[in-house]
Amino acid sequence: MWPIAPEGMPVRVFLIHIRDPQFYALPAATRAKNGKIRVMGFPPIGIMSLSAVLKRAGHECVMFDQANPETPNEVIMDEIRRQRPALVGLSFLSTTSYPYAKILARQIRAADRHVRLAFGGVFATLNAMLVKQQCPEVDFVCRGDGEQLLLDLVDRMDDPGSVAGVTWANHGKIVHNPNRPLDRNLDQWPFPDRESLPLDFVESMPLDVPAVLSMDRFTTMQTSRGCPWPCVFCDIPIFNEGKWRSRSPQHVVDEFNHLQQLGYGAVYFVDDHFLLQPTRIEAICKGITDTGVTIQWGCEGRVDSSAQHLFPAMAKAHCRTIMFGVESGSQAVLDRLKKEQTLAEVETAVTAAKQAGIEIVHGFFVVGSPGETVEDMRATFDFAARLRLDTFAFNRLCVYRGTPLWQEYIQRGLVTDDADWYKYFKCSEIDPTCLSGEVINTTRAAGLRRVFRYKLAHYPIQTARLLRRFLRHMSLRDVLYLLVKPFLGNGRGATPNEVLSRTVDHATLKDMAAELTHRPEVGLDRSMGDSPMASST
Ligand code: B12
Ligand code: SF4
Repeated sequence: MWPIAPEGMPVRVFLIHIRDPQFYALPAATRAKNGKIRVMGFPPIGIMSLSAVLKRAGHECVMFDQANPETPNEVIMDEIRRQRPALVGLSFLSTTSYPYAKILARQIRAADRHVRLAFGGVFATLNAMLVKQQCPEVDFVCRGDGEQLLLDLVDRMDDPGSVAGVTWANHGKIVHNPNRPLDRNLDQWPFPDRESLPLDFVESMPLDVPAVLSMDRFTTMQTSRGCPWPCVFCDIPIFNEGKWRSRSPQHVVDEFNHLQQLGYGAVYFVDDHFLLQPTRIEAICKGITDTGVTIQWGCEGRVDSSAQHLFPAMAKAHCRTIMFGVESGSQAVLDRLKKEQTLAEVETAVTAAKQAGIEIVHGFFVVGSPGETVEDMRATFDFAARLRLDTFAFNRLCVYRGTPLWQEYIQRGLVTDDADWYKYFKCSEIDPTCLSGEVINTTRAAGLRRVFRYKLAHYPIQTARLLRRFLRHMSLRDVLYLLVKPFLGNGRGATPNEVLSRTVDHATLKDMAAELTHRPEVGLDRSMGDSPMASST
C-alpha cells in the first residue's frame, strides 16, 4: 500500500506537464552553459507555480516536463516506482494535450493501483465531470487555481469531499465539490520554481508566437489572471468567472529583480490582458526603471486598452513586444465574434505602440470564422498589410467546449456535449456558415503573399530590422526560404531550422494532435506507439 501521510505531514508530489508533440519536440542543438538541456518553448509555469507553493509548505515536489527528451513516459514511470510519490499531478492546457494526459494516467494506473492521480489545468477545469467519467483511473480532477487547492488536497487525500474545487468519485458516484472562491490575493504565493527542472528555455518562435525574439535565457511570468470580455470563441472568461485579478506592482517588480539575479534576459507575460489597469502598469514600469532591471519583456492585451499613453513608459522599461488580438479586418466578423472592438481602435493601438518605440508589435488574427466571406478574408490580409505590425499569425478559428460559440453550436445541432466535448474542431469543419477549409487555405496563402509584398514595398526599414533580428536565430538560407515560402505553394516541407524555431505552422504535428482527439477511446492507448513521447528513441 502506498503511504498516505497524516494531515499536516510532508508528502512527496510529482507534477508532470503534458504537451502535445508540436510543443515539445523542440530540443535546441546545444546545452546551456550550466549543463542543462536547452529547449525552445514556453516553460511550464503552471506546475512551476505549484511546485513553489508545495515546497514552501514543507512538501517535496519533483517536476517533469514532456519537453525534456530525457524524461519520456517510461522514465517518469520508473521514477514513480522508485520514489513512490503520494500524489502525481498531471497538468495540461488544452483539448489537444488531453489524449496524452489520458494515456499517461492510464499507464501509471496500470503500473500501480494505489498511487493517487490528479488532473488540473484549463481543459480539465472546464470539463471536470466528463473527464472524471471518461478517466475513472484519475482520482481527482482539480478545477481552477491550483495553489491553495493542492495544499488542501495533499493534506486531505482521504477526505476529498472537504476540498473545494475537486471532482472525484465516491463509491462509483461522481461528486463535483463546490467551486473555490476566486483567489484575489495573488501576492501571497511564492515566485514559480523555475530552477528545479533540468531544462533551460530559449524562445524562438518568430512568427507563430514571437514573444521577445531573443536568444537570452527565457522564462514566462504571470502578473494577472483572467479577462472580462465576451469574445465568443474564448474560454478564459469562463475559467476566471469573468473576473480579472492581478498581483501588486511591487510583487511583480520583485520577481523581475529575482529573475535578473538568476540570469534571465527575456520574459513573456502569459497574462490574458496585461493592459487592463493603467495605474498598475505605470507602477510596474517605474519599478523596473528605478531598480535598473534590464530584462526584455513582452505582453498581450486588447486594442481598446486605456493604457496606451503608457506605451512609451513600457518601452523605456524594456517592453519589447506587445501582441494584440486583432482577429479580423472585417468589422462584420469582429461583431460576429463579439470582440467588442473596432478597426479604428486596432489602428490607433498599433500605431501608438510603434510610435512609442515598441520593437515588435504582433497581431493575432483568425480566419475561418462563422459568416466570414472571401471578401472578409481578403480585407483581413489587406488590413494586416496596412497596419504597422511587425509580425502576425493567421490561425484557423477553433471551437472549444465551454465557450459561447460552443453553446451556440449545441443549439444549432452542430455538436453535442456527450459525443464531442473532448474533440478539437476547426469551425469550418462543422459550421456550414464558414468557408470550406480548402477555400480558407487558398485565400490565406494568397493573402500572405500580398502581405509580404506590401510590407517589403511600404515598410522596407521595419521589415529589414525584423529580418536582421531573425538572422540572429536562423541562417540566411532559412530566412530567405521563410520569405519565399508563401509564393511556393503547398507541399514544401520546413527546413530543419524552421522546425526548431517553429517559424512556420507545424501543420503535420498540429493535425496529428488534433486528429488524436477524435480517436475512439479503445484505439487511444494503441496510438501511444505513434507518439514520440512513448520513448526516448
Ligand atoms: C501560454 C499559453 C500557451 C503557450 C505555452 C504553454 C505552456 N507550455 O505552458 C503556447 C503558446 C505553447 C500555447 C499553446 C497552445 N494553447 Co495555449 N495558452 C497559454 C495561456 C495564454 C497561458 C497558460 C499559462 O501559462 N497560464 C499560467 C499558469 C500559471 O496557469 P495554468 O497552467 O492554468 O495552471 C494553474 C491552474 O490551471 C492549476 N493547475 C494547472 N495544472 C494543474 C495540475 C494539478 C494537479 C492541479 C491541482 C492544478 C493545476 O494551477 C495553476 C496555478 O493556479 C492560456 C490562457 C490561460 N489563461 O490559461 C492559453 C490556453 C490554455 N491555450 C489554449 C490553446 C487552445 C492552445 C493551443 C491548442 C493553440 C493551438 N491551436 O496551437 C496550443 C496547445 C498547447 C498544448 N496542448 O500543449 C487555450 C485552451 C482552450 C481549451 N479549452 O483547450 C487557452 C485557454 C487560451 C484560449 N482561451 O484560447 N499556449
Ligand atoms: S479579449 Fe482576449 S482574453 Fe479576453 S475574452 Fe477576448 S479573446 Fe479572450
